Amino acid sequence: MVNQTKQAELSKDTLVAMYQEMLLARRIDERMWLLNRAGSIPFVVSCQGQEVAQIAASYALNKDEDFVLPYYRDLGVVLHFGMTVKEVFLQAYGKAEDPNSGGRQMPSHYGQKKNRIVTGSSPVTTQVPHAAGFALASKMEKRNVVSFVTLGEGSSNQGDFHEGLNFAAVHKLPMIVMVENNKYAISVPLSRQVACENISDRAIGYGIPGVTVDGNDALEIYRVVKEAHERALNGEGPTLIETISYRLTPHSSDDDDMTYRTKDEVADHRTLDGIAQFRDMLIEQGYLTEAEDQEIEEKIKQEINEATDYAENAPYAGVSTLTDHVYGQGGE
Ligand SMILES: Cc1ncc(C[n+]2csc(CCOP(=O)(O)OP(=O)(O)O)c2C)c(N)n1
Ligand SMILES: [Mg+2]
Repeated sequence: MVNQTKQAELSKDTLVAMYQEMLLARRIDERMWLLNRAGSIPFVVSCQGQEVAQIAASYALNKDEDFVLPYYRDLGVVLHFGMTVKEVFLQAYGKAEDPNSGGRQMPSHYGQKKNRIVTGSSPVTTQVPHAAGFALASKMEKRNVVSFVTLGEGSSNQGDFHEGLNFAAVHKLPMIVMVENNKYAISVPLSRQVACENISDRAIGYGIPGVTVDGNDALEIYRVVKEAHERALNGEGPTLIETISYRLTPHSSDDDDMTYRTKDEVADHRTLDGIAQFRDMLIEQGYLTEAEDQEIEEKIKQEINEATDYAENAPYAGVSTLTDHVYGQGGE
């Protein structure tokens, strides 16, 4: 639920901008599925259901200085940190101009140096110790910069999670770990992943704060991440945040979720869609009209159409570039 009592902290313009970014991420994701099913792009791994948490958290960070170590669902985070819609489609098509890897990595393995989006690996959770490393560098260089790292709840069972968090806690590093709990790790439901009630309960083992928030409550997520950001900059160390949402799509375009959950379960969660709740709140508050909402939809559609056309027609990497980024360039 959107908590309406806390919105005074954010201006009307900021709230509407947040909504636009959430919606942009959703509409890009929907387009990706169409392109995948039409045979145009090879793979989709969705952000659907997690956009509210991603955008609200991003707004609480310093977009011009912080480092983000996103996981594959974090389209909202990378858009906020400056990846363009065109670049997102270039990576989906695996084209040469893809800034993430020049079309070499799987889609949604984000990394863009100029926007401080740190490249991740395919093994889940490897980004947590990397984030601790970025936070350590920030502390050693006295740079007042926070590292923000995300992962799924299933991934929090990996050893890297413990090692990264424990190290960051001991050394009071400026790091925020956000676990996007979407109730499934591919086909495995939450009840078969962990025996504790909340993923955030694990924070006590590291001696740091752990908070669980409704992943559809943008204002509460913003507040909690902002607080964690202030703690990090004050030298008080990392915070573990868990956002509760629901994965609205199959795990990926290669997964058939009807083998382990029902249509009704998914449909029920679609009625609780956080983006729709956020839009309704903006309309109720008089911050957005239905007509303005339509204009936003149109603008987004146009931008996505242009990006799709551009990426579809862009060239693949040339064969002569095959070994680029594999070997050192000698003296550079
Ligand atoms: C170390 C490792 N083990 C297994 C996989 C295969 N794998 C990819 S995503 C995934 C599920 C992760 O679930 P969760 O962390 O809850 O994230 P979600 O996809 O639900 O957002 C698995 C098992 C992997 N990439 N890396
Ligand atoms: Mg999950």
